[in-house]
Amino acid sequence: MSEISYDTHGPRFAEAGRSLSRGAVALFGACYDGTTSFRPGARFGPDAMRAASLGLETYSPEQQADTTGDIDLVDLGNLELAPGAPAPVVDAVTWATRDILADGARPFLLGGEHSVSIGAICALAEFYSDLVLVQFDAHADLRDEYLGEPYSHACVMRRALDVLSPKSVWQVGIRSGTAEEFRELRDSGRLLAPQKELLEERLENSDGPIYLTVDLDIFDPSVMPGTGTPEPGGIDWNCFAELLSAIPTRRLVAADVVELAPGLDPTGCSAVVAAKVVREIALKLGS
Ligand SMILES: [Mn+2]
Repeated sequence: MSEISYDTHGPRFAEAGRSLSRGAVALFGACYDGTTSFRPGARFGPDAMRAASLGLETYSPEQQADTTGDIDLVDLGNLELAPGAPAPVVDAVTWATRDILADGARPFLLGGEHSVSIGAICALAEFYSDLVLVQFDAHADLRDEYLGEPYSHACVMRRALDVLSPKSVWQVGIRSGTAEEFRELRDSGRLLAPQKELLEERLENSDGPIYLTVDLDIFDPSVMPGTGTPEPGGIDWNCFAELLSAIPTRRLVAADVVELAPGLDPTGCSAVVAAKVVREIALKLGS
């Protein structure tokens, strides 16, 4: 059994509460970017999303719901993590996610680089045997190891496929990867263009609970320059909102938003986009 402790000195997302109860949406940060392959800085993502949230309304006109009245939003703070290798970080995220699930709440992880998602996905996969994973991302993340590291942010979906059926994984918006990764994506039918109708149709194939992992580099670099591995040809806000609306609210049980590197965008707009992504997902997760 690992010790789970949170640093609560930073800002809270949209002035959320700190105490967890059943049915709450439980935000928690994992400030880690140790395997980042190009431009580091995602460790500063969670607090930048929180700071940016204070400049946004808590009401979503798109969903006609408010994070301060319509859902129970809790921000547990940032997991205390040792810098260095990713495996202990992934473990810590697994323990924290199990803890939140055991309390009857809904885990919502803020990264950090994408490798932190592995821990949450593993905990959800052991909790729900019929879990469906939806990935919004520019990158396939299907390498078995990257530079000798199986828990690299380039290996997230391979690790997810270690614990999930390939038939319950959907990879949306992917536009970067190796020839081998794209062969697998196409042959498996898991690759979806970022279109609402396609995602809706695929999710109708099952009725399992859904985990949504959002790598912010799914957005075009003109919308989200503050990310470690930007990739041209991405989506805009309206496309994101449409994709999110394709996910049935009653089935969404957990989520993460990762790869905001706020220091790479001096305008601060990337953090605002990320905070709005978090608000919209939180409203869906808590409803
Ligand atoms: Mn990714």
